[in-house]
Amino acid sequence: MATAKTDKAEEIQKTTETEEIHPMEGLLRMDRMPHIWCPSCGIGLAVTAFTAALEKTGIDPNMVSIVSGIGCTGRVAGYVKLDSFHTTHGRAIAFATGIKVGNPKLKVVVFSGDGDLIAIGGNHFIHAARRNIDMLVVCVNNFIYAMTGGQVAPTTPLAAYATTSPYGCVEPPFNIPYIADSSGAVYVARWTALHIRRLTKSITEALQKTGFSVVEVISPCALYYGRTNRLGDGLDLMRFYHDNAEIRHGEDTKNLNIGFQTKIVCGKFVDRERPSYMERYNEWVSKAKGAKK
Ligand SMILES: Cc1ncc(C[n+]2csc(CCOP(=O)(O)OP(=O)(O)O)c2C)c(N)n1
Repeated sequence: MATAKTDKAEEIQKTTETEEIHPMEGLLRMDRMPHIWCPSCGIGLAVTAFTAALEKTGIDPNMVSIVSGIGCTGRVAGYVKLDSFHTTHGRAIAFATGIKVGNPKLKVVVFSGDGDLIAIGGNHFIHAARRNIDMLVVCVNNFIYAMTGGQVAPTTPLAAYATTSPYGCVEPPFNIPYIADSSGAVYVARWTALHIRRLTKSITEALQKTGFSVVEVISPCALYYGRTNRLGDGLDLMRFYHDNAEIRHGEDTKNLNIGFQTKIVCGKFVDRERPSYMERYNEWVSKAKGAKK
């Protein structure tokens, strides 16, 4: 018979166990925690939004494959309890294309950084959009190559400092939503990592689209971008992004350039239908088979 003392002990143990369970434990590889990201980095928030969105869609996690390239964001695939692939630098989209073509039933997600996807991987990005390969790309944009020491990236705002641009970046940056839109993506949105509810909603919508969908997440990198530009600590960076985000759904993607410490226009910009690569491919295969007879 249980005594009052043992009952209490059991109760305390249960409470402690409940408290220790991460709400997203079902979709995270807890054995790999703690993660490598710095305090106040936005990548964890993007992962939270993604896992919450995946849960909301009701998509069977066994049917989801996640691919990352190299970089701080490139670590995401390794922390998520799905079929995960940590590929080579810049090749996440190429790898993910292979997965999709090999097993079109899978929901394929690419989760990587701006450098990985838009610098070394830029060509794969535009061609996957042109072909309308059915995949979701979550691009965490911290304006810098964070993992390798804060070098300038093709997303670094003009005049912003980086470890390799001590006099300020001399090149204008890419506007990621505009590249995605003009190359043919069917869904394009941008949020900061602090817009957690809106970001989750966009990822939920994008996961339900058929075709090339892009969600850009503007994310603080306090260690390299913040410190090199003397923008204060992580909290200051977060406050800046929060206070300077302007929501303009449906804005022409041409107008989404990001300057150094200027407003960041966020929202859902593109949501359209276009035959996906696999749809066209299957149509062509049927035509070819018909022609043979
Ligand atoms: C072929 C090759 N070139 C260069 C590198 C070095 N490298 C690793 S990660 C990285 C940049 C990552 O930047 P980003 O994708 O923005 O990710 P972040 O770390 O900022 O999340 C570079 C240049 C590499 N690993 N492989």
